[in-house]
Amino acid sequence: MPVKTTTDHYGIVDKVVLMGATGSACVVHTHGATITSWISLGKERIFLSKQAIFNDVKAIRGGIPVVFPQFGPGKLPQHGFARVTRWEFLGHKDSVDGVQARFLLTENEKTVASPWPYKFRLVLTVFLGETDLKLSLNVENTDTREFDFTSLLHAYFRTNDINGTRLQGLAGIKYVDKVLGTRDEVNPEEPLVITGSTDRVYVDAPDSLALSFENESESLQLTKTGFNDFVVWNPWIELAKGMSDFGDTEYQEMLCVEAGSVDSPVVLPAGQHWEGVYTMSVQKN
Ligand code: TA6
Repeated sequence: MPVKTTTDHYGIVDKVVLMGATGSACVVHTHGATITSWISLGKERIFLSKQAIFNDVKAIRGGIPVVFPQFGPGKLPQHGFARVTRWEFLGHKDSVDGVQARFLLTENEKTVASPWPYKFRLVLTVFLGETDLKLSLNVENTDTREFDFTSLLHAYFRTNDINGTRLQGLAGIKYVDKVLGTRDEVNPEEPLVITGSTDRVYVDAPDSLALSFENESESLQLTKTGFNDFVVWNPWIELAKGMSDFGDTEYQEMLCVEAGSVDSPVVLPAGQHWEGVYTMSVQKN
């Protein structure tokens, strides 16, 4: 049985476990359609804070939260409502090379009363293969009005040592530095190594990056389509201390590499669809 589900006390699915034929696995909480685990070739690839809160209210700290319809601060609460709302599990489909599950979010009485009041249909498709995990986020404007949004898949990757973690593919790409408050920074050197609080939006970034780990025999190929930007984030020491759902030293065990369309909003006319896809695959070095 490639999918196992658990339900809450109302009998509604609250967690879905996808199981691949070769031992790969992926856990999705319908709260925020948040992936909290991706095991491939016997190893956990996703970071989840030991202090993450699962109360169906707060965003889960770690995993791959879905950010929609707003990235960052703004008229809505930080990162929008999708990651803190219960999605509906639409079911799964087996195939020779893996298993797929789909999750649905539409407007509700709270969202239509929010500063972003539009009718919409958001479908997240999660495909688990032997060595890859593919996330497709499809946005449909079911309103009569055009709307715009920013959106991102806020992936937290696990590492044994942030000091030995290398991100390849962003040299020479302009970025917004949210720590320095500047635009058009460029990091000439390759690969990017995190040495302090890092919060960068690489605008119109290349579609493919490589995330590697010193002294490890596998790396991750990160590929986006539809999404324009990559965001790279590590809170480092001081910010980590200020996060109640994140351990003081957990900044050493994670790096966020997030695919999104965040620097410029996506404008979606009534009745139209938009899709962003983020694929992560394990590569043998
Ligand atoms: O993706 C980077 C970022 O926008 C950072 O600025 C930081 O706020 C991070 O997301 C986490 O945000 P959260 O609201 O989950 O604490």
